Amino acid sequence: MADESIIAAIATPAGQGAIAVIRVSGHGSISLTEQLFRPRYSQKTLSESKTWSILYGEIHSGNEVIDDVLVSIFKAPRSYTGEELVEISCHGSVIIQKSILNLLLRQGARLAKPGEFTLRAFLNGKMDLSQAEAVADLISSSSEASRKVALQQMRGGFSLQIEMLRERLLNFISLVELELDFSEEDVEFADRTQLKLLVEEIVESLGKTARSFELGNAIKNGIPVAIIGKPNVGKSTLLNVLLNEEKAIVSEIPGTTRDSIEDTIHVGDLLFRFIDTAGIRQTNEVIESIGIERTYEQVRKASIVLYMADASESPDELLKGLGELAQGTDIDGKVLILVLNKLDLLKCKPETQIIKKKLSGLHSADFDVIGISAREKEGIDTLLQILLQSGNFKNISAEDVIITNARHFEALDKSHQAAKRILEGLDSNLPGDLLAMDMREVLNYFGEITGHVTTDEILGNIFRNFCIGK
Ligand SMILES: Nc1nc2c(ncn2[C@@H]2O[C@H](COP(=O)(O)OP(=O)(O)OP(=O)(O)O)[C@@H](O)[C@H]2O)c(=O)[nH]1
Ligand SMILES: [Mg+2]
Repeated sequence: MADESIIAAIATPAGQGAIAVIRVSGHGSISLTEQLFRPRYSQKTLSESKTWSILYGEIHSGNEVIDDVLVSIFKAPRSYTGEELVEISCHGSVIIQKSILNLLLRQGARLAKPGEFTLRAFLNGKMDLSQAEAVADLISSSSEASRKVALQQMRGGFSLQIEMLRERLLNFISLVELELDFSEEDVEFADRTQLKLLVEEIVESLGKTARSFELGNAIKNGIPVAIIGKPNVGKSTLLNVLLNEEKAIVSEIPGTTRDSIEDTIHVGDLLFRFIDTAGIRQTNEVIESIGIERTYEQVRKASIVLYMADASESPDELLKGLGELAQGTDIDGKVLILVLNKLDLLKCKPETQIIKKKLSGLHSADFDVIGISAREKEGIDTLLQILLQSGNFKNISAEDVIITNARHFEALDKSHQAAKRILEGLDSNLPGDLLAMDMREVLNYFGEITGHVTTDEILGNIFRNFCIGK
């Protein structure tokens, strides 16, 4: 049953700011706030004012004035929650914020739970579930790229795509289900060729969107960059330089790093997650072997692999090292950058172009070769530039639907499987009732994404992670 109570919360961060905003939502919010508010310079009361107006005045408790404030009013349904909503902008003192909130609670509002304003927006049809989830992503976005992706989702790019596929499929389902009513007469209302074309399109579209999760996840949590190579080449030194912090232990003893160490930094519009790993070599040492196994694991998970070597190594040695790497794990499909370190010890710079030519064929895609000195912090900017230019990350456009949410990925993946079953069914002339079952299943998973099909438990899990006041 819909919750009709009036909810209130401080919507700005805890602590003192220049101003703070307190939100009140629910039927009766305006008249509730009116009990505490005296307008100045306005002949109209809050209730008499139009939606989207802002009134200047004071919040009082009996005869005592608490603060001079601005009150914005939003009448239903033209508000964030779709309900009557009030925002009180007061001075940022913690005491003022708390006093006003307490006054509202005393008047009969109750404290909002995390994400409850957005939950109401969803329940009132202001946005679907995937858009509501994007609100939380937008608030927590820490890089330009993750902001773009979250904004696109909040504005409904992803929802629209699902909704369009849903409508077209629904149309066919009703035709196929109609056939069932006439099963005696063996008629086909739903043109199978057309249906097949549509389902092929759905399979293609769902597959593409599901695949975007890897990219979306990288954008949201940091693009994973594994720093790997033989012991002692300077991997930990590079990590420390990139993070500008002595995070990893550096020593001249080969095999210093045993476990992976990672942290994120912003570069340009993107967030990168750098992972320093145990150096790869043949060893009988148990702990080091486990570390090396983990290195391979990190390579598997990475989008970008920085293979580091000593700049004094000959192309043959490099070839051997890279060959061993390719044997230990699959680097195809990853962005590979060959980083030649300790340039400062070399009299003349390595011929990166010649090395690149000699090594071509090792990796299916094009790869960069760069010389640096991690200790002297030389070539680091160039390395970062190469990182920014690599992979699919550089030009995310505002139209791209990129999913970042594991819940959406799961539902997409399942709907993709179910859509493929429809195709198989069509190929083997499956009877209409069985076809309709798979079609309904696809719709069901769509519904899970948009929230047409949902449970209190799912909603609870999603909105629990929001901040109070949003
Ligand atoms: N001359 C010079 N020495 C460097 C450079 N980078 C790292 N070193 C030195 O090389 C040694 C090994 O550096 P680390 O960063 O610990 O190397 P690593 O690759 O992490 O080694 P493991 O953890 O054992 O795999 C240390 O003595 C560093 O000071 C560099 O650019 N120039
Ligand atoms: Mg190390």
